[in-house]
Amino acid sequence: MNLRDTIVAIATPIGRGGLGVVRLSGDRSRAIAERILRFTHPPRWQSWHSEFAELTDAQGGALDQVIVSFFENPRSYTAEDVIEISCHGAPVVLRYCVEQAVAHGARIAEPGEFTLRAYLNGRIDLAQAEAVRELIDATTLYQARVAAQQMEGSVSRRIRPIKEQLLELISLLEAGIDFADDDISVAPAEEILRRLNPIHHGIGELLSSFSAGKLVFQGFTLAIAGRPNAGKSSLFNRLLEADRAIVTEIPGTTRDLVSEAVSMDGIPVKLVDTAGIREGIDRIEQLGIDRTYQAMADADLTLLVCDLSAPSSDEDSALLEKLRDRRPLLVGNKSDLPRNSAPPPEAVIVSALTGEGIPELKQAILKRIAPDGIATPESGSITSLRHEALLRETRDALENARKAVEFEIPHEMLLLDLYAALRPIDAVTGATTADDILNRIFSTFCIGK
Ligand SMILES: Nc1nc2c(ncn2[C@@H]2O[C@H](COP(=O)(O)OP(=O)(O)OP(=O)(O)O)[C@@H](O)[C@H]2O)c(=O)[nH]1
Ligand SMILES: [Mg+2]
Repeated sequence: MNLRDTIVAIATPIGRGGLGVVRLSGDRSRAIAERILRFTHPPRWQSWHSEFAELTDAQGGALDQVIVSFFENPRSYTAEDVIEISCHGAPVVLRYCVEQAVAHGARIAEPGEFTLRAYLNGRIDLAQAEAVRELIDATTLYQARVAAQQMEGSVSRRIRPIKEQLLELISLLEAGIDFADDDISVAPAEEILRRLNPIHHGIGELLSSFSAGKLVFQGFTLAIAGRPNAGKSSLFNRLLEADRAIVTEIPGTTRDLVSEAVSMDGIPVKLVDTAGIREGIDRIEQLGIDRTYQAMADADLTLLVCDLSAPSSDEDSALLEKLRDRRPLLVGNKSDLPRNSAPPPEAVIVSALTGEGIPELKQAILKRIAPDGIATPESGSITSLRHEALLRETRDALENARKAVEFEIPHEMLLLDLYAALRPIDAVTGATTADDILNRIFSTFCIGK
């Protein structure tokens, strides 16, 4: 991949639309735009301004009227000269525009190459570049907000002071080794540990932010289980705010798993409605119940629903006993009807019919899933598996370093551990990232980003 080439790609999604944008980046962007477009008067190429032009076919006939925006380096997405040609969103026209740019010297961009260039040109660091992808992939506004903060560098800002402290410790020890001949011990063990602790603590905090961060992006799975007719499907529909699962007064209505995605306080949730659990029924229902158990095993949390309007049965308590290990969240349903059984004290009382208690139920669900609260966009939680794996490496290396100090292992060896702790930190922000890792990250982008 030659990074001095001027690159071109369609930046908008494939398909028809009101507008479609062709993006050029590199030294030759302006020259190429002038070759492939017909301007009414010679373009002034004022940065951050737009001009009107026509895209023409080989005979000079107008194909489309376009708006050409120019972003002069370094104040552009890639920190190179960037031109965005807004055409009408006809796929054939966009493709023709790209072909013309290629005919006049541009190269088709590799996936993620625009963002890669922004990174290589030092406009953003690696964690910020990855946040671009998370923003584009966001399925809830909350995810988008977290990603937007990361794009502005919220993770990098948290990592920077930790890295500084580590570098300081390393330089202190490097200096200590230089002085070793003079018998001056620059860094006694207590001093090293005193400096090591906050670094270790900082990495630990970042790592523990992952469970909250991961939740925002990957969400969780919620299974709704209970005895037949408890109102599971009604509750499912209520949480979904849509009439999705079949509800009847006949016990055993739901036979198969029904699942749908919803957003709960911005967290993506996969809701799974299941067949009511009971004994001795037909083969189809039994197969459905097998799936109920499978769904509970796969879920991050199970709601165990019981019908408060029905007299409490041994079957309910047997089921509760059976599921105790899974720590289900107990839900007493049909609170709008006269009560015929006492709910367990920890149960959340709702009516799937009227919606009473549903907000409280949502809060209880989130409390169980994220006891420490959900990552706020500002907190700079780490959300990427890659970052988590790297920071784990750092933590392991720091733990080795601490042991090395405790066992009074020579500083040369301790330094090896500290460098081993530094390397993954650098790989998060991309200070010293090998090409193959870069290629792996940026190839997961789509073309034109
Ligand atoms: N009054 C009242 N009726 C409810 C409530 N929730 C469910 N029902 C009724 O209870 C009956 C069973 O509801 P479903 O949602 O189908 O129950 P289910 O647990 O999915 O039942 P199965 O699929 O058979 O296991 C239906 O007639 C619902 O209208 C509620 O909160 N209040
Ligand atoms: Mg049902």
